[in-house]
Amino acid sequence: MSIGRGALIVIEGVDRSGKTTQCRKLVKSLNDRNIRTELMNFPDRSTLTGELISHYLKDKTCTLNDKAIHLLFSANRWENHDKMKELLENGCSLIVDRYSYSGVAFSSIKKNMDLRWCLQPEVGLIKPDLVLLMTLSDEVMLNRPGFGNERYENVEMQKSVKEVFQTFADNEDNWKVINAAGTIEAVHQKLLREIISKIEEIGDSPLEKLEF
Ligand code: NYM
Repeated sequence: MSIGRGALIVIEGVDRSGKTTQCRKLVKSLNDRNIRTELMNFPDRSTLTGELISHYLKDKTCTLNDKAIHLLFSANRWENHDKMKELLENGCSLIVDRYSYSGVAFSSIKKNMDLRWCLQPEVGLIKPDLVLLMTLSDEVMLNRPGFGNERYENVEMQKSVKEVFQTFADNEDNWKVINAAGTIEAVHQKLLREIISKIEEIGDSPLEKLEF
């Protein structure tokens, strides 16, 4: 398939919804169809800010002001902005495992953190062409194999994050909700269908910027 620019596709969802597995499969399936695609994930732990973030997530004794860590997560996206823009403009699509919405969801549910404040550092980043939200009922979410050991990996926090994601899905024009409860292959096919149809739709339309 020949397209002008690449598509920016973001996969969001709570932990254990299968995002990472699906992202990898999607990149492979798209490349197999000659749609040049790369995988990215946030936080990108390979950069300078990524190392700080990874330390904060792993070491629960690490105390860092909630606004400071929020800005670090955002800076981690800005660090990758130019590279993403170049890839997209050169016709390479990106499948991105978490983006600004995870940043806003995980920070804004904390005490004394304001949603509007959390949105601001994300303004101006590249707007995804499509955000696919992988949802699970609380029941299915709780029955999936256990959380890891990092900060935020607990049921209460995940339930609150899920609500923020749902609010985005209800209000943003570029979101689509995908039930992630099926088999890996069935969910993969649903995601792939949505992505291919979006890639066909965008053609050579210019990249847009995030605004809230
Ligand atoms: N997270 C992720 C944030 O708190 N803010 C962000 O901006 C992003 C992108 O990091 N629990 C949280 C969500 C996850 C944690 O992500 C690590 P992952 O995808 O498990 O490496």
